[in-house]
Amino acid sequence: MEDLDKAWNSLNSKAKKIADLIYEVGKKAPVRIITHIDADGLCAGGLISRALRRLKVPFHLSPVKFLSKDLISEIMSEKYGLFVYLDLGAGYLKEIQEVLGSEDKKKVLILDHHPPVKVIRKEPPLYVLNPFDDGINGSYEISGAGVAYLVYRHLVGGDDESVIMAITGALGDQQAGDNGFSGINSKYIELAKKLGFLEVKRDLRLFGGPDYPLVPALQRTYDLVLLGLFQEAKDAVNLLERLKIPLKIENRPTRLSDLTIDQKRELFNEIVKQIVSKGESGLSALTNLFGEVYLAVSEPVGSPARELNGLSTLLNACGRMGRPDLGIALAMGFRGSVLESALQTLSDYRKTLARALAQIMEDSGKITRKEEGVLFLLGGETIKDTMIGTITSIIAKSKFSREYLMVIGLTKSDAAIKISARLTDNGIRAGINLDHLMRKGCGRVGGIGGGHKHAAGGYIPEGEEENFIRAVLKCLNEAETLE
Ligand SMILES: [Mn+2]
Repeated sequence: MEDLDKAWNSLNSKAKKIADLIYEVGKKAPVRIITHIDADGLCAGGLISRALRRLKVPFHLSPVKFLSKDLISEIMSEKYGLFVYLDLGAGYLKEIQEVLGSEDKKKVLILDHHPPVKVIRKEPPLYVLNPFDDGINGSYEISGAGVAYLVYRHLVGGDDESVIMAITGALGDQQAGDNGFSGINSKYIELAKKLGFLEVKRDLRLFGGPDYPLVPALQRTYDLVLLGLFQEAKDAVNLLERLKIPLKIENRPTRLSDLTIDQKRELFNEIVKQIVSKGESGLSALTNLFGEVYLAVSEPVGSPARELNGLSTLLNACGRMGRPDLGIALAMGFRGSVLESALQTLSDYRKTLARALAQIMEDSGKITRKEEGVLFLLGGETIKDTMIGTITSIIAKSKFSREYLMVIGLTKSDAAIKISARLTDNGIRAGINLDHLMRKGCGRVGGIGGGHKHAAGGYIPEGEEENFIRAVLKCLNEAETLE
């Protein structure tokens, strides 16, 4: 605890200096913000945007899918005095420093929770706020939104209900372990509870929380969406009717909190049955079905944004469907029509995902390419680059890929081809190392790749798809791809 307090104090004194700098520069000229497009990045972007809006500091924000050397050069050539990178940048400190060179009119802030690369100097004009520098593990003890909140609280001069977004970002990055949160994340939970903005309880983990209508809750719960369950409202209605749960109570749709303990148990068992029918792919959904729910008390009862796991599902869908603007607005605290559009975006996301999966399952060779040991998914223009990773994961865990070692998705991403690779259970048993395989496979055709043992990816130049496929198959026969 003592160590945690020490880290908290140290991070806060750095955050205060950074907040002062943002205000000082922002009083005179607009601030440039770059953030990641995932749920955590959108929370981080929303937090800083909210603070700047309140301080009447003009800013220009762009959510991006990833950072690259080219993108950094492009951004840094813009005519701004202060650049703020959120939820990304820690891996590019060198490149940013290089581009910055001896420039004395531009300042850069990197507010990130990813492991930082070593740099020669981390001082003006490059300012870094990174939990790893203070002994906090950014992989699970604080999110990008959590780092942004450190600066937020100094910009606005205290804590407020926005602390909820720091927790939502951590949920988006799946930082909660079996025993809940740790590190700075648990500090935010305590703070939010103490200030009366948060309630944590154990319950069925359905979208929207206990006070949200059951039918859309079943349809919008992320793990169930990924399994293709409750795609139509009638699927959820049928389930409730079978369990003799009335669809309406007192003229309003039935909520989870209306159910008796027995009804809840029956509902839980029925959902479990449906998940189990999906085979191994349902494993994580099964473990996620019951546990901590995080309720934003200041959100109206019945609001879809009241439960924070669900809020991060909404943000994730906005990012992946090309509507990060909605995600930022939600994270800033806007509701009403913004929330309506975000819900519509989530339902579009669900449909897009279902359509892509159906296309793959029914495909006769246009999208799928079955080689010995590898199932390739050729997304071309049909599968979005923001969805190929999710789709590759789902297929790798499904019966559809049972006879393969791995699934590798390829899809167009701007002027390049994005690669997403996942091992199947067979591949894991065979001891294949996808990090090595992608590093080599992408590298041999002029691209760049890598990642983890069981999940990796990369980018290759457009037109190199066939060469890449051949390179992967060849590498597979080389010994180093084994662990
Ligand atoms: Mn993050």
